[in-house]
Amino acid sequence: MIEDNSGFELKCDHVGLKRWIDTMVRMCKPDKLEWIDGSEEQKQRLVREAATAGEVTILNQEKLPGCLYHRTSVDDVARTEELTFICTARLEDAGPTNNWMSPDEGYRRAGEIFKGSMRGRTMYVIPFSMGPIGSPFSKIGIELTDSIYVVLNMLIMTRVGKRVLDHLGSDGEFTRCLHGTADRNIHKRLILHFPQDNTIWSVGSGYGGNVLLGKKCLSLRIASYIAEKEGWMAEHMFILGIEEPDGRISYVSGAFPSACGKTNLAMLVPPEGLKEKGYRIWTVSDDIAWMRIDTDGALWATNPEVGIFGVVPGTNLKTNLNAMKTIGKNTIYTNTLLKLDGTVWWEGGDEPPPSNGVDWKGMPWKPGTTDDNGVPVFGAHPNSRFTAPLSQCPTASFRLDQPHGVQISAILFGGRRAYLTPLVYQSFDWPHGVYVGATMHSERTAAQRGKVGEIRWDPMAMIPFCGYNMADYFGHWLSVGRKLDHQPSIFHINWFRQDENGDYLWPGFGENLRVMEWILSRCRGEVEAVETPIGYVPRPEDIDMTGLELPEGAMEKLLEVDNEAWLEEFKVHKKVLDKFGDRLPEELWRQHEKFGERLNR
Ligand code: OXD
Ligand code: MN
Repeated sequence: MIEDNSGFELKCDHVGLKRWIDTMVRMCKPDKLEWIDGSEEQKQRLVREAATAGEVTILNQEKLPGCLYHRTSVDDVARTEELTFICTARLEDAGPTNNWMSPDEGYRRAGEIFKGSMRGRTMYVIPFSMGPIGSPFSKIGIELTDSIYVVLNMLIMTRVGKRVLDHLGSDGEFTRCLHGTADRNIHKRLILHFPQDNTIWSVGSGYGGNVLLGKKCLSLRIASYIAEKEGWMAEHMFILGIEEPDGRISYVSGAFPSACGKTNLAMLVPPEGLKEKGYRIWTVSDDIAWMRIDTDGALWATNPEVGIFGVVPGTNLKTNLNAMKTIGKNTIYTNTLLKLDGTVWWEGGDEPPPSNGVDWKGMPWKPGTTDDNGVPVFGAHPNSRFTAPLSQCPTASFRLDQPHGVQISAILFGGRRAYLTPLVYQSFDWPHGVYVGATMHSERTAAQRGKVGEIRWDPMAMIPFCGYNMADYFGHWLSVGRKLDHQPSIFHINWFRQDENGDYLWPGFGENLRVMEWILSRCRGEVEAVETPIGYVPRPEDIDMTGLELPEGAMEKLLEVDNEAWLEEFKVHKKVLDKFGDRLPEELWRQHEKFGERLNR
């Protein structure tokens, strides 16, 4: 094995781990190897090295202490789902919603790109834990990467370093994560998951969602596969605690597709009108929830991450005050506009556009800049991101490190629909809730490549993230429900319904607490609701509107269930469920039939 040049004595007596690193070194041929020990000293040295190499820019340290800036390649700005594969021995185990490649072909094709790709570079070894070290929830990964940007992001997003290795011991199980930037060529980019080998290979990309392998790759794709085997759940969900004046905190988790407001909801600021009720919000997770049934028969959840990888454009003091308070220090900004004073700017922020700057592509930019076709050029990419420690968020939960997590009272599914889906409705029971999640549709956002705005079927917001056949995943949801003595209630929300002029009917953001309040009252059986074919919808008077005026008739429109339109949607449900053939659990067809009967009644 080649020598570690870090100067940090990281003793590793895990033979399997050393052998694997050795094999990867022989394939990628880095000049040097460096173990990441999680120390501040090492991090500072890596920042200096990355700055010298031009991999990051150190931002204005007076205005943005500890902050860095990075640009990805122009064609590497979002998750590339078409290049993301589940490599199981049999195609049917990946299922109809995943791209599939055989493990042999995956290792061969990616291996060709990895081969010798780290010559002249350093391979960093990052031992990381998803979840509190030693908690029954947690899983360990080792990421090998030739990117300091990845190292610096992983240091924010996960628990990294020597303490993880110590916990791994000499024979602990870990996910083998290999990342190489190679030449960042989209034609030589592959994001491969080998669930049966507990292995991830990602090559040719530098975009967070493709390369911070603890996040989507391990915590969702690989973890969902492991979770099904071990009887727990790995979900694309935020976790939010709502504290009432009597000190009682209820926790809610929720799955919305990427860039549909999970981060905003997870750290919402109570609206003025509800302030005197004394609510306090606790953020446990903004993106991922690992959930398991505890000995009390209830569902408990934890956030495997410790950082936030959030969308920047549109973030401002009004839309997300707590995010703004989180990202003022120790934050990595990726693909925003870089101002001449060494700070950053983005569309939909608080500041007016600067008169000059450098855009996310590295080109000079000023307000009104257009491309060759006269189309306005964004200063910041619509999917530009911040990476920040969750602990810096004013609402960060005091239970982030609790080994057994928090108890979940309600689960939300949600999306972005200009029409059809009401502001909120409650499913009749757990199996109906699973049907609601399995058939949910939402408009496409900038977080994935493709046409923004198009309606996309995204069951449980997991379509890009489920590491196995989704028919089995739905079956797993049903089976968890059967095992729970205290099932959380399942709801569906839509903050994005519009009127006939295309104006949003609901103000969203902090005001969403009004809906959360109704949800919690329903969980406790404290409030009546209207039974409709899709589920229970609030009576307008049951949503506390103190301090919020909506235009005449808006609430009725927000809560309207249009039977005709749902009959059309019902046909779409059949189409998507049909994709699974015989593998779909019978129960979902039963739910589908019952839904049809209710609509036709
Ligand atoms: C994310 C995503 O970055 O879902 O969280 O794309
Ligand atoms: Mn996400």
